[in-house]
Amino acid sequence: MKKKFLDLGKQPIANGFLKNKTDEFFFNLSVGFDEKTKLVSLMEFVSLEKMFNDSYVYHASQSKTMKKHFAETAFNLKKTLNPKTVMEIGSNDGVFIKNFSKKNTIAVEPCENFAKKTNNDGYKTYPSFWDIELAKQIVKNDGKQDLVFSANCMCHIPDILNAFESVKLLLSESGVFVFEDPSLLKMIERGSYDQIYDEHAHIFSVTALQNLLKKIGLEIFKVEQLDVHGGSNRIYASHASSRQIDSSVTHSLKEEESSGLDKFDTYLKFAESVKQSKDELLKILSFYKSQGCKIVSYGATSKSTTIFNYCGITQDLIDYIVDTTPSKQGKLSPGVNIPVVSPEQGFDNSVDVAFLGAWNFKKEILEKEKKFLQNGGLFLTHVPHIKEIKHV
Ligand code: DWN
Repeated sequence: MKKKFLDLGKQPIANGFLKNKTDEFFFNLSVGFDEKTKLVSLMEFVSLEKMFNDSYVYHASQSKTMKKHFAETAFNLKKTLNPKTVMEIGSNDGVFIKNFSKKNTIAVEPCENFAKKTNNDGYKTYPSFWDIELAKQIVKNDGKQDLVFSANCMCHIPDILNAFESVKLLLSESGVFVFEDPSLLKMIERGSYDQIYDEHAHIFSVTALQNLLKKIGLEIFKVEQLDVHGGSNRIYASHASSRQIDSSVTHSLKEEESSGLDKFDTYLKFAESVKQSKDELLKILSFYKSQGCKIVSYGATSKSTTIFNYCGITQDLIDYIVDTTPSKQGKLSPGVNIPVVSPEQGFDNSVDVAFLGAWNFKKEILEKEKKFLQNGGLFLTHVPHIKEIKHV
């Protein structure tokens, strides 16, 4: 039984950028904690088809940081595991699989626009949601897999036990399941409540993952803490008792225990800090607006959909959002309908303040926009607390 600890109000589809103002679908975004498994999940899941379809706009290759991250990850996995067969679940635009040979790599991607792309690029891609029926079909067609990789996808799947069981079914005897998703510990530590939106059905702790994987006979043998996406965990799992357990597993579990991730009270305190973050953000944006400043948002992220809708931030405060993704440009942001334009079109000398919607790429963005800061521009972030950034 999940116990609710945070309510972020009525929210739209986080990546549902709109061509025109129209009636949108809204749902209640609230989050709960399961005392038994320690899993943090949305109280109400949104149907997968509403979020992931042939007009999905998030391209993982849009940042240099992520391209580099996946190239390095692929290189290291090849070196350490030397897999004969590789499968990725949630391959998006192919940013990870393109580092592997087309001969022994397959992919699963429910967004047909991306599935078509990777198929055309020569990687056999199943355009389906990940479940047990698909796993059986793949075993029949392609055999069991030595490496099953998934980045920022497992946490999107409401029926997570079914998803893990499906991986187990198709993992070869000595196979390794490697998956990475945002870390619950980092979200709590950094106050990054905007990690919560429709697509993130769960925010994983290592503690909860260990409980869930154990239930179905998979075992975590290594954990890597990553900087990407605001702090993520990369989990290495295998069939139970098949590998030596690395000390990183105990380290992560202990760290989470001492931060109280197994206690409901921790989440109630987090919910209080979220309200405070909202008040402070509205205060600082209103202050700059009252000074006649032009404020934009940098990065039309899923995360900023949560913030803008929760805080009630509209075009009254933020003139527009700049984003490099062509399929988001010329559209309106979900719910609050702030226009999205390209940085070339909108990030010019007229901008005084830029809210970092893509705060997880702070380093890459500040480096790219040095001139904006040198010319007196100001970045604003809410992570780990409301802060003005005046220098690189
Ligand atoms: O799990 C998910 C994660 C990994 O990515 C998905 N459910 C959806 C998505 O979440 P997000 O939209 O919050 O992701 P990002 O990666 O924080 O989005 C960054 C956005 O900012 C992209 O639209 C690209 C844009 N961007 C930009 O305009 N200029 C990014 C960089 C680095 C830039 O310089």
